[in-house]
Amino acid sequence: MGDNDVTLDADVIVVGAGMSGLYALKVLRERGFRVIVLERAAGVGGTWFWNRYPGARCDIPSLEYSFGFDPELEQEWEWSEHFAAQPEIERYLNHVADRYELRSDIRLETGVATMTFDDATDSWVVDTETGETLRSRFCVMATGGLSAPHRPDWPGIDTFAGEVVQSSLWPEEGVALEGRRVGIVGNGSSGVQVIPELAKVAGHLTVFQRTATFAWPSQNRPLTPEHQAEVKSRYREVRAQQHASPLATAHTTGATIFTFADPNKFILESTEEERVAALEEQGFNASRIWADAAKDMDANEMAVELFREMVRRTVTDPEVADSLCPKDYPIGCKRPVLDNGYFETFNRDNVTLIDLRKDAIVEVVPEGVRTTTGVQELDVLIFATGFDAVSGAMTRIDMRGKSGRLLRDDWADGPRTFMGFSVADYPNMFMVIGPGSVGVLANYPPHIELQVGWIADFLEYLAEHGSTRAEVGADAQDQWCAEVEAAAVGTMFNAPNCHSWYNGGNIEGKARVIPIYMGGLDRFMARAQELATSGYEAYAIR
Ligand code: FAD
Ligand code: N01
Repeated sequence: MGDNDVTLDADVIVVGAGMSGLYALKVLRERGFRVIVLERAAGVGGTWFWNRYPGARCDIPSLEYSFGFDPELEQEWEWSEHFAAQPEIERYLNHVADRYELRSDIRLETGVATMTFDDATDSWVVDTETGETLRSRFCVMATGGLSAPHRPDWPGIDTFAGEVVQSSLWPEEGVALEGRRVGIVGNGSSGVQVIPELAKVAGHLTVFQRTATFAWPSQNRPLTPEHQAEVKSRYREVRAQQHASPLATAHTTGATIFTFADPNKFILESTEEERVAALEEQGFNASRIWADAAKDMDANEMAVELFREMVRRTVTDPEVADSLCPKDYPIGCKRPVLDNGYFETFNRDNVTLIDLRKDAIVEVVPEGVRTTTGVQELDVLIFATGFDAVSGAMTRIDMRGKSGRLLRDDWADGPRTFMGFSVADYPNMFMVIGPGSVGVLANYPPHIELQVGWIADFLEYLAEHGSTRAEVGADAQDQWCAEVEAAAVGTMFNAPNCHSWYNGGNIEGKARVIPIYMGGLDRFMARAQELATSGYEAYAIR
């Protein structure tokens, strides 16, 4: 395709072979494009290849956290648990790769180092970390929003004599933990999942906590054949509900992180008796049933107090319980965390909590970690310290657009995109669930299907019109960024005391912006479809 005199290795280079890259390959191939997928990992699966720490699992019901593009795939795959664990999801994605014969176009252990747009030929030149150079008309970035690991830059970190492990780069061969002195930093979703598992096997576990976490019981359980069969019997309806919902969930398949407040319950109007009754009946969940807690800080603080009360009831040592009580930020500021016995773990004799607000890190030494009160001696030090999220995988590539500037520099004050799909000055480059889209706020697999479908339609449109170049206008991008910013105003994500990866606040020096559109996936996709119907009017096409 194309009318420029240049040899292309592929019509489309897809970067990443997680859920997004696998589905992009399948769809683009079906639409007649020659596709090459470049993936840094030694296997497919993305998140589910890399995050193989003990306890890793999804927090959307497996029956919904799965592809819906092929009814046969839906029917033949059997999920064993309500929230599938990492090995099962990795197996599922490998099954997808095999079933649709995707592997022949995927190059593993082939990270992308640099990408340069060649303005003269409307093509991208892609240099890999293995020293190859490839050229394609288009690039589809399926690089993930939670795929660029973040590790604190503590003094002395390289002097540690034991083993250092990152939860999101957990070695395939595993880590020897039995009977050893294990330290872990971080208690977000990853930390909360892995900490109870570590405590079961380590000789001693030391948890270094900077900020106490809101975590709610996951209620994970085996999936009964009856429940699975029932959902499978109405899968088309479930998928239609997902596609029409703001969060890409159907809410008919069981509990999820998206537990909604009761629209008729207002904590500011509640009596002491009602709150106590809620605690007795619902435990930790009593803190997230109140409609006014999402908008009013006083209501939110009352809900937080219910949560604290549950921590105090669960954790026997009052000082440890106090450290585990979130104090200085609202419920809803960070992504909700689901746990399997997290708070109970701190009642074990072999677990110590170091509250870094009271006893700060000084340095890492060969024997362990020195805090202000002394050295915690360790054999293994685990970082569950999260990600350079949303934009990190993109800015870690040396990507240069038509003006020759680096994307990293263009995004120094936060990522700027048009609907998360495109970036002005970077023609022919499309992102799946990029910064400025609904991002992590929607359940990924249905979200990916919608986004990849939109990109594939656009590329097909360009092919049909003999176009070799599509570039979004700077005005359209500015307008979209203003909308994203406006939609975040007044949300808990934007509370002044909220520091999370949603707003860049988890990484020192990172621009503090929320590159996530809060208007809901249903509204987002309606806008995207209008754009398609208009002949992609926000883009200069030639
Ligand atoms: P990823 O799975 O992140 O894949 C991106 C791929 O791109 C990776 O394989 C990476 O190696 C590759 N890549 C990146 N940069 C380069 C480069 N320069 N060169 C070559 N390759 C590159 N979402 C939910 O909706 N529900 C959940 O329950 C849920 N659970 C999660 C649990 C964990 C532990 C984590 C970390 C995330 C979870 N997520 C969840 C979010 C999850 O990332 C998405 O659901 C989904 O898996 C993303 O798929 P993806 O293909 O877009 O990105
Ligand atoms: O990362 P996080 P994550 N010193 O950023 C701490 C998805 N996910 O990997 O809060 C000391 O949430 C940091 O402390 P603080 C999900 O979308 C899903 O856990 O910044 N501590 C925090 O405790 C999730 O939201 C699942 O003060 C430091 C932790 O490290 C996203 O991935 C499972 C520190 C990081 O928490 C990211 O989760 C796993 C420092 N210098 C992941 N730097 C499911 O359950 C950071 N921390 C589906």
